[in-house]
Amino acid sequence: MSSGLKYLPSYFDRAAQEALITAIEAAVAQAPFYTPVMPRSGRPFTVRMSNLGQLGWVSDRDGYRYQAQHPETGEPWPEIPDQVLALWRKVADYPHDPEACLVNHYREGAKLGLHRDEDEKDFAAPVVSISLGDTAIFRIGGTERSGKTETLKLSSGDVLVLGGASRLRYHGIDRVLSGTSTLLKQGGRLNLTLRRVTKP
Ligand code: MD5
Ligand code: FE
Repeated sequence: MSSGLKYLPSYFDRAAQEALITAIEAAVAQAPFYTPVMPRSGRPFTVRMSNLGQLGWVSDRDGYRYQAQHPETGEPWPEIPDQVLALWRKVADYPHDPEACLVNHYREGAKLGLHRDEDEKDFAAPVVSISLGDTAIFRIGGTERSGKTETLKLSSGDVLVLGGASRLRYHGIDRVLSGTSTLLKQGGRLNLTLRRVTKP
């Protein structure tokens, strides 16, 4: 794997994972998961999404963007929980807090096609990803779509930090392995993705 990728397996123990779930459940009670659609086509994502923080990533027929309000309720996004900010401050090696925490919910059969995260203005900050619940098959390539790719299993409690040369690599979720975790009562996978959006 090229530089800038830090894989921190089992960063969160079971008790910490349960505390994260409690905080996320409270947040998504305020900002419910919604189903984004692809720009132009309107084709729905199989992943459901919500956000925490000052800015949230949304996708609709008009495009991808960051905005301060939930697209369906019009309310501001809930705050990023303290233990999530604490993780960023420990691992991001970046002197400002994240502005956005995308919450992805993968139910059985959900996946995320190969893409780059390039809707942010500040690529100097890393992306920090927390996996919770069922194990995912994560695919990662290089900075060109045509490049070769490899896969990595992301299990509950794992953290990935994607900075430097890895910040703009292609990546996606091929599939989620149902029944591999007992963390979520409803099953499936939750991923928290922390990002800096604007230049400080
Ligand atoms: C996920 N989410 O597991 C992933 C975790 C997304 C998304 O991809 O955009 O919602 S973030 C993984 C990531 C971010 C930035 C760069 C790289 C991977 N990378 O270079 O591999 O739901
Ligand atoms: Fe991504």
